[in-house]
Amino acid sequence: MSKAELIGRLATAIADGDEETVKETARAVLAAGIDPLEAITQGAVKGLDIIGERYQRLEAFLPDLIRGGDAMKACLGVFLPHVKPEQMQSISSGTVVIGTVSGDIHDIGKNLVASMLSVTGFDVCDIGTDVPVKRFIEKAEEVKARVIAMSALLTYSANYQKQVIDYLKDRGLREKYYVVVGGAPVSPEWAADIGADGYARTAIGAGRLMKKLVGGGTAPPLPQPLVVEQ
Ligand code: B1M
Repeated sequence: MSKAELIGRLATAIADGDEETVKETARAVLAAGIDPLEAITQGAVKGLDIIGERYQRLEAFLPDLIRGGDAMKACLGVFLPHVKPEQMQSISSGTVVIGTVSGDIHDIGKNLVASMLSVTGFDVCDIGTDVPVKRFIEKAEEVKARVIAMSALLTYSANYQKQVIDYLKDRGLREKYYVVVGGAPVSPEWAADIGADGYARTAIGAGRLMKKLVGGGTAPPLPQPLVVEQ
């Protein structure tokens, strides 16, 4: 099977929530020497987009979303151990507290960001999903983090990213942390509106962004967020 066929098969198997085919195809991708990061971004993520579109057209339902999410996790289970640190630029390390904001249990993108940060040399403290506002700050204080990273997949839950920043300000802690936001409904404009220091569209971009922030020599808060689109 060609590279394009394997990547296409991966997307289709994720979209169909077919875990066994996903794992089998992911192993075939590795055996063919295809870059696992490319297979994740060009194949697996496309599969989830297909389910999302079906869901919007009422052609797929909650169990389909769940199966798709499980299939993606199985896929990452095969690929992530093969993502090489040298695929990423080396970066100054520091601790990042990462979580999905309150009311939101989507964790696939957040886990991908956490994995990318780990392979780029950050210490990652993943506090999970549906994380209450105060918990981000308590954890950041506890582990002496440099960065608070918040993922949101639901439009309404993105409002909690703002609440975390407001709470940091209320407690006089805003200058201590770079705050980075991301997730499907989040945009550079939103990041600027809520006073975040950075926005990345992708998991790989999040690694680059945090490297720039931590190594950039400008203390938080930044007047305008740094934006990494790719
Ligand atoms: Co949900 N869901 N879901 N879902 N789900 C979406 C997000 C949705 C867009 C589907 C749709 O309508 N087309 C829609 C949200 C609409 C909106 O508000 N804008 C939606 C909905 C409505 C819901 C429910 C409300 C459905 C219901 O119950 N009726 C419900 C909400 C539950 C809750 O959170 N309270 C729900 C539930 C679920 C499941 C649990 C079934 C499952 C999640 C499984 C899991 O995460 N463990 C699920 C899934 C799988 C999806 C879709 C299909 C896929 C999401 C995903 O994992 N994408 C999704 C449709 C879609 O996005 N195509 C959908 C792949 C992932 C790699 O991408 O997370 O965007 P993403 O992350 C990217 C970037 O955004 C970025 O990096 C990643 C990779 O490059 N990124 C960051 C993410 N976080 C970042 C942080 C950063 C930087 C970059 O810095 C900090």
